[in-house]
Amino acid sequence: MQTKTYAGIPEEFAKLEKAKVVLIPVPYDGTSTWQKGADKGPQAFLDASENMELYDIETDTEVYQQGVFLADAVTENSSPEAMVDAVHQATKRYIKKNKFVTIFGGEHSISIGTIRAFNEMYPNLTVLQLDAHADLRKEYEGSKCNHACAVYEASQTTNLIQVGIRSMDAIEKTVMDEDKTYFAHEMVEDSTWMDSAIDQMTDNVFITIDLDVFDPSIMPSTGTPEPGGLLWYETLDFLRQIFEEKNVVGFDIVELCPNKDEKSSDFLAAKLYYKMLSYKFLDENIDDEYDNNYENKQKNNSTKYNEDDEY
Ligand SMILES: [Mn+2]
Repeated sequence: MQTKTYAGIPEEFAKLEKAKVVLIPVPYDGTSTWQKGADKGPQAFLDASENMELYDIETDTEVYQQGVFLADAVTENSSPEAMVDAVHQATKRYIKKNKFVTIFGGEHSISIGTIRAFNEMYPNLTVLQLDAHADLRKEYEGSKCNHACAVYEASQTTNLIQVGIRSMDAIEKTVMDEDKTYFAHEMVEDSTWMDSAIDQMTDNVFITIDLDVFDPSIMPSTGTPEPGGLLWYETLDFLRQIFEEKNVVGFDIVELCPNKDEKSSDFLAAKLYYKMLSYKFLDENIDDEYDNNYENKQKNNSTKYNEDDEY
């Protein structure tokens, strides 16, 4: 990565020890079927982030002051399986360091690794997928780690909720839970979809955003654009409600496929990432200790209280 700190923030906010947020770039594009270029996504996202105003009007905050550490990129690409394993390990390592871990892809197959890590560290995990595609194939072109399989594992091991879906293969219906699937053509006529989806979430929520969930009119630079996608403010409205009502444990954003003549998509991705951090830390003071609570799964509360007991 050419960028030294995330969004060019001062070093004092970019050090691992002090940062509450870790950003892991994964410039991987090994299994894309149509347009290549998602491997260039992280750098385009970082470039756009550097040119973004860091005061957020809506929340009246400057969330970068919570600290954002830009981790080394995961560059393993000897095979889809090796990449997923490397992403899984890197994600888990930073969760264990008590950070709010975020990942920027890369194609959607990287999420197999991110979701696996969060699911191991948090009980009763909901995975909220915003995507034009169902990505529920068990295997595709000889690999279980193809982008077309991005959430198959999550469908088996987590509470998966799919939002914005408008393209899939008929075979994926055999895996899909239609009660927890929000198809784009239905969302457009149903004003209750946000509340309904939030009602289906457990407390711990991991969000995976494939940028092709957005309408191509505002997000053209993605590998497989599909008409009829989400717009900016409705998406922010939905995300903000989730951050307010649930414990969002982390998120990833994938499938930015930059185009040198079309920069608005890079800026949408940069702003989306920053908005999500702004929502996450809305009620947190800069000096507050951050606790990502990852140990809940292994540890019971009484032990925790005894350890913290100072008397
Ligand atoms: Mn997709």
